[in-house]
Amino acid sequence: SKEIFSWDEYLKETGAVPAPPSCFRQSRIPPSNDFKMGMKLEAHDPRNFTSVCIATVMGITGTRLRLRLDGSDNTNDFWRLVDSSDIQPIGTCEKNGDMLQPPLGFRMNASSWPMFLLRTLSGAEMAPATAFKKEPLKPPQNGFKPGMKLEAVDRKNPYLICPATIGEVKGDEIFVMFDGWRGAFDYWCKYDSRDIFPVGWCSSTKHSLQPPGNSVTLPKSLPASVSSPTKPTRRSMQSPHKLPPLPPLPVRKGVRGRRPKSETL
Ligand code: MLY
Repeated sequence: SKEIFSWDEYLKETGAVPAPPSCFRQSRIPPSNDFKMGMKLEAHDPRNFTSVCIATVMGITGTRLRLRLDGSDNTNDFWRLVDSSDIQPIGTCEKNGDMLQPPLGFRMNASSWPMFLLRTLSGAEMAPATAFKKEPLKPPQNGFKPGMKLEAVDRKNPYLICPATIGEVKGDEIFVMFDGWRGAFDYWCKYDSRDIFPVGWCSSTKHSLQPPGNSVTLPKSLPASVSSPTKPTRRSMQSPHKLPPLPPLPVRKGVRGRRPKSETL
């Protein structure tokens, strides 16, 4: 029976602890999302960070916005929190004596940018200043420890937030491991990244939370009896972090190509 994902049960099953909320650069009380579809704002171009561009709200999910730069195509949407310092009300750029820039990959001739800008802004619904929330401060230090659980943006599929585990901590950086995905989506980031959230964030902000994947990287040389798919039952609920270390490779003359690859269970 397909059950819905529950952190409570999952934490019990894995015997893992959530990273304390104080570790994250996120408000203790998540901000409200007061944006509406179609509203326009200013945003730093993710592909050219010194440029400030016009963006349109294409989607609203929890405390996040799906944004598209005006004049860009529909394949470069990006997501920002309502309290991100990457976004600001229309007029901010000009007030600071700067100029709004066409996005990287502007789909028209550069000479048509001034007119495009006028047209895209005329009659547009601008997001009110009150919708932009102040970015929380960085926690004073990296408080994460290996094995702690969290919710993290899948940077390859940034609309997704998924259960994850701290794999390593090195200075100001942490290694975020996606539970059940065999390392394919893991990444290093700063401890104060805006892409990571305490356990329960999605639930309290009404953002969907992906269930963990059902793959576990099995030690490469486990005997067939152990790695057989008939045996394990609760593998999918096991924290990759708690798997036993790799046993030494068996050296067997004449029996080659028998070493099973890491298997998806
Ligand atoms: N269809 C994609 C989705 C993978 C999502 C992984 N995240 C949740 C860690 C794939 O299978 O590659």
